[in-house]
Amino acid sequence: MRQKQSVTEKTTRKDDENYLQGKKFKNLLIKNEKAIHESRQESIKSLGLGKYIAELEMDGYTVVPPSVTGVSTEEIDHLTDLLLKKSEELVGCPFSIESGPEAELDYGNYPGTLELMSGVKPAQFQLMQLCTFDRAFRDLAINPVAVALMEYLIQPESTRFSSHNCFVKWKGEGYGDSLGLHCDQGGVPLPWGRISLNANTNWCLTEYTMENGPLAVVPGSHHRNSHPVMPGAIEEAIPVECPKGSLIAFHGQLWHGAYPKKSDGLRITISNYYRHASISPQDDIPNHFPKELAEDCSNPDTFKRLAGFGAPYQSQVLPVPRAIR
Ligand SMILES: O=C(O)CCC(=O)C(=O)O
Ligand SMILES: [Fe+2]
Repeated sequence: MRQKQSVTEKTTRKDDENYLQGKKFKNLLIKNEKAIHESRQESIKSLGLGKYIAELEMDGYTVVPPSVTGVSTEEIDHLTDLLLKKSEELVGCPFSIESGPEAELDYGNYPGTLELMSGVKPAQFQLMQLCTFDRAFRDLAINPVAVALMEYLIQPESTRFSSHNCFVKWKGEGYGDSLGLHCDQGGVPLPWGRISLNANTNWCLTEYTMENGPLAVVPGSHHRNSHPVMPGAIEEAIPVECPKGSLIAFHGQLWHGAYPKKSDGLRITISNYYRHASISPQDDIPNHFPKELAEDCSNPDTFKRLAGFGAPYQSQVLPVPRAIR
């Protein structure tokens, strides 16, 4: 009897502790949400992003100049050199910004991705998994301005990397008459809401002019919560013209594509996609990215958080109760 009593006492005490701990936990969560909200407001203010956030809300995209992102011309040129070298390694001929590929390129019968919409021959290729190439790409992926804008669109604490790519584009038909208009969130089933489930940062390593085949956007189309409605969307599209080094950030529901490049040479763009934690990454970074590389960048904690390493449910992270004997 004595022993039984003591077990009951013990159990009751443990329940009380758990209850108290639960309450503490709940308070902590509320405090955390408040802290996250405040730190998000603080970073938007301290980085001077109010204007860009307003444009994201209204138009679904914004263009941020290098003076605000803090990415210097030397850094842009370094990224460009690395990408030109990688292109040469994979394609088999030298590349330069001024003249493009030194040899004629043959894609065989490859029909392209967005080029399929208009049935034109691809005049670009994509390099993938940039963050495995060099630290400079990892630093760019966690650029504080880019991350603040992505976290604004996707929600802080839920923002993750989706993939890190580069478009190398030369003179040609681009995506043809359709402009390849699409939403990056297109793989997510409808209905969509206000929160971006995917969002994108396009770093323009070369100048974006109409001649150079810039990004095409339909301003405000992210509010329509639908895939582009064709062919009307083509008429509504406008070019995003901006200087070399600019960052174009946009909502996953924005209707966008690109105009064909009419001039000689190359248009080079780094396209870093982010996603909500509930959405599958395009590149399985949480499982396949070499973890040691994440330590070699300007902010390893931010990189690892956005990479989505150590997600719960991949091991026994939550405690189990103990049997009382
Ligand atoms: O500039 C382009 O070719 C389009 C870019 C694009 O669709 C993207 O980055 O998601
Ligand atoms: Fe896209």
